[in-house]
Amino acid sequence: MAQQIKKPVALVCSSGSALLNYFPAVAEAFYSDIPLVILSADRPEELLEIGDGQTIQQEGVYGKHILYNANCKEGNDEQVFNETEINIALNTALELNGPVHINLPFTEPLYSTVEKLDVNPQNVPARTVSEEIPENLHELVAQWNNSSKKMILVGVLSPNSVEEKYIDALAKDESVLVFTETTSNLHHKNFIPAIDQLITSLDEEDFKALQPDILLTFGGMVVSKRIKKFLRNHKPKAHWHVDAKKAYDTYFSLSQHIKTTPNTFFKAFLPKTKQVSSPYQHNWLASKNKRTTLHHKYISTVPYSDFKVYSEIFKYLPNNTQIQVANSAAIRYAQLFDIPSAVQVFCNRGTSGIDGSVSTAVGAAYASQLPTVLITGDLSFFYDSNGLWNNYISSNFKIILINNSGGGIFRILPGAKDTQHFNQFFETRHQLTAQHLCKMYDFEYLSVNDETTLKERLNHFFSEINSSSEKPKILEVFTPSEVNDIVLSDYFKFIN
Ligand SMILES: Cc1ncc(C[n+]2csc(CCOP(=O)(O)OP(=O)(O)O)c2C)c(N)n1
Repeated sequence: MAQQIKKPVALVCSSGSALLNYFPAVAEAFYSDIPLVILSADRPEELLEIGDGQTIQQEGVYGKHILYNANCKEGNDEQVFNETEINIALNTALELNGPVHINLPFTEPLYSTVEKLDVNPQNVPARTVSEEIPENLHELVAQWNNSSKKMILVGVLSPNSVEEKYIDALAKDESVLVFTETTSNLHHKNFIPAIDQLITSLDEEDFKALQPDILLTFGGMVVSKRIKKFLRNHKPKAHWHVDAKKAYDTYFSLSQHIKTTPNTFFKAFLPKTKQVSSPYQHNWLASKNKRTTLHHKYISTVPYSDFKVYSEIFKYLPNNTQIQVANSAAIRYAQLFDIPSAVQVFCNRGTSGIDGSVSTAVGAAYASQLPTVLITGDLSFFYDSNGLWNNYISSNFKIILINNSGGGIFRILPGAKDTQHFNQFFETRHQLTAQHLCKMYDFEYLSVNDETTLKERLNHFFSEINSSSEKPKILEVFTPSEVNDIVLSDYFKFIN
């Protein structure tokens, strides 16, 4: 919900391990800059560490993955302290967009109500985050105007984060090459959305030609391992990251943290820059177009497999839908296909866990007006299927479950498949299906085992997506695990 409404959402639980169950979400929110307020009940200090029931060390339990811990205390003398702490916690969640923890100890009786509140939280307004234009803006402009190879790489961004006029200005400059990840929700015909499609199997000479003088990044985490490897091995002379809060040195070459939003930066920066004539964008777009042609040729030849299934899903995704994509093969496949600009894309890439995809999608569907489709692998789905045990599942919520009987991603990663006991310990092969869960949670269930049925059911599934009278639904697509990785590795050979 917080991912959608971009405002703090409260999570309330009792004491003990209850609050540890929030930990994956806390860590994800910490790295994805999503505001959450954890309210945990605790027992009074004298009952801790003496063997009383349902007690653990709750103060600071989220360690380094929390922006603020308000450790409230019991007693009338503590009123001002508690009120201040609560205010700091709430303002921190608002100002820094992340998780905060408010721990609240209570003495029994726990189930009665009071006439008068113990605290009246202070209302000190949150500060607005400063929008700092770099002092050395003129130096950055000079560097930019003197460079004929500028690369922009965009990670996770909420839809409509960057104004159209800046997108157009960047796309027009021949010396600027823009790589967008699927999770960036940015689109332009002069951008390169399928990064891996372009850079896989490039040789050293190509990499040298691609190596930028300036790398400008914004948005959150980057999915493509290949672009990270390329940029670490072929470092730019300068790396600037634009973000009001933080800048990671992902490519070991960070030279400037521009502490503001992309829109504010571009507003100050772009009018001062000039277009530089360069073959950089043109050459790489030509290369992209060649590979796109081969991409379509390949799809028309491939057998029924994960690759084929994802290609059909992304081809027919209806506009004005949001997709919630799970880790890990699902989001990696998503990066290879064109996704319509009227489709919003979300994925838990803060920590890339498989442990919250269902829950996140359920909450997002509830908070959003748009039809919401979770696209997930089987392990990610079953691991978090408890997220379906929920009184607030909206009828706009649908799931496409690509069931390849295990962690298909591990067949794709180099080396893993040749290890001993691969099936048992890496792929964790299983024969589960979602059919029984659908019965239990009152979802409509459809399954697919071949290409013809896939096309038919997918068509039906998407055509009904806007109907609010529908029940939530799962389309479970079974794919052959032994074929999937071969089809994908042949794809990269083919497009090269
Ligand atoms: C909580 C957690 N545990 C383990 C992992 C490591 N991991 C990454 S992807 C993956 C398997 C995902 O399998 P599945 O959901 O079936 O998707 P597929 O790769 O088959 O598409 C695992 C175990 C993780 N990301 N998060």
